[in-house]
Amino acid sequence: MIIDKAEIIVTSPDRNFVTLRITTDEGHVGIGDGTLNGRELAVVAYLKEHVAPLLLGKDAGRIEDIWQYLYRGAYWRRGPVTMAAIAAVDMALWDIKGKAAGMPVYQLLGGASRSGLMAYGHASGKTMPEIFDSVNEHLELGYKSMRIQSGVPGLNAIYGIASQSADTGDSAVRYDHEPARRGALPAQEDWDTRAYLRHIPTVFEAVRNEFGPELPLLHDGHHRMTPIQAAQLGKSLEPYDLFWLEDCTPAENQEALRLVRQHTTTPLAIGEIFNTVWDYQQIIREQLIDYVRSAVTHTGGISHLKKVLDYAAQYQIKSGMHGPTDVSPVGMAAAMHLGLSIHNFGIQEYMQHGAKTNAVFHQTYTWNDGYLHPGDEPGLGVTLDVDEAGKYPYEQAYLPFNRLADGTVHDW
Ligand code: CS2
Ligand code: MG
Repeated sequence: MIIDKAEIIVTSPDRNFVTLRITTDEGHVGIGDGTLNGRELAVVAYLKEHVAPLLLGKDAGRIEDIWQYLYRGAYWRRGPVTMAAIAAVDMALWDIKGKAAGMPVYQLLGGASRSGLMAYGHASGKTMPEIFDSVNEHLELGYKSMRIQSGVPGLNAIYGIASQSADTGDSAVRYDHEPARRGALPAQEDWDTRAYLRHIPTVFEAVRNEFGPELPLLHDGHHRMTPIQAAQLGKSLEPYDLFWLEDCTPAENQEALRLVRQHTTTPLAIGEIFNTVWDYQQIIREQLIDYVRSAVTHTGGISHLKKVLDYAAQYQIKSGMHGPTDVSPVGMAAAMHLGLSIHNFGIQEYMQHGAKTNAVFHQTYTWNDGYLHPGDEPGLGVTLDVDEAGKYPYEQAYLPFNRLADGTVHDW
């Protein structure tokens, strides 16, 4: 099973996606997701110039060896671009391995540890009525757990509010299909942590009063608080029994979470912008988090994220894989195969892709009554329609950035 072709396919149906397609001399084709939101072309260049030529002539079955060759052989290690590129290769090789074996990838990883993967959706709104409507909309879609994001009085554009139309004023461009706004420059949003800290507890009190104590509720702090502010929010949300508070503080300084942990029992989820096990080493070993947030696409693929989660399992930490619309259906399928097989599965984020994306990426994974399943097609179970993909050329797009009232750039 010798690799004789490696192509990079960039397509932009509802948003930009980067897909690596590997073909072997026996005709097996595998695909992998290398999408890095707002920096897609960096991964394309890394794959095209520094990975694809090195794959030709290699045995596609030697997944671990190729992973180590691409990781250690580059000399320069880690980082989002490198690890997304390696992830795309890893996923494509697992896809090929499954097709050659006639088995879905989760079977190759040890078989199913559960019947399905509980997923959470993104309920949001600028106001409480909008939030209630969004929760009901997601309950009707079958979601059994819900992330709640809210507008903040006094702030205009803010992260995570689906009803917020894009800068173009086109309300049809829902935020959750296009978190990265198309255009040559990032959009500026504003932020005020104190206003946010005053408001969010009132949102969860209202949601609990409206929907009761059982519904698992999640919230994404999106990296914006200092550790003591994160501790304050975690403590103020304890009465509302969150499933998790995510990205409560930037975690490059992993020990910052010690302070948060000292003040609150609200479960913590970190890691969607991490890309290797080394980013997690301290926060897993010291049990400073409860959920590992990485997506397969951003963490070196199935092979490496499985290593991260096996390490996390020793500390009773579970998976909470990132699943926004900027993880392609290929990356989502890979997450489902991994999530179905590991013992320490926690929950899977699932922002459903748009119709144009689903026309490009034909999926066999299923969504049923709040649970996902990767399906039993050999490999990952996703095929890319190259002709359909060709209808949507890349369009430059950037994630927004924040400035505070005094103009200081702040984490978005
Ligand atoms: C968010 C993402 O889904 C999440 O938890 O943090 O929407 C994130 O903002 C985007 O994936 C960034 O590309
Ligand atoms: Mg997040």
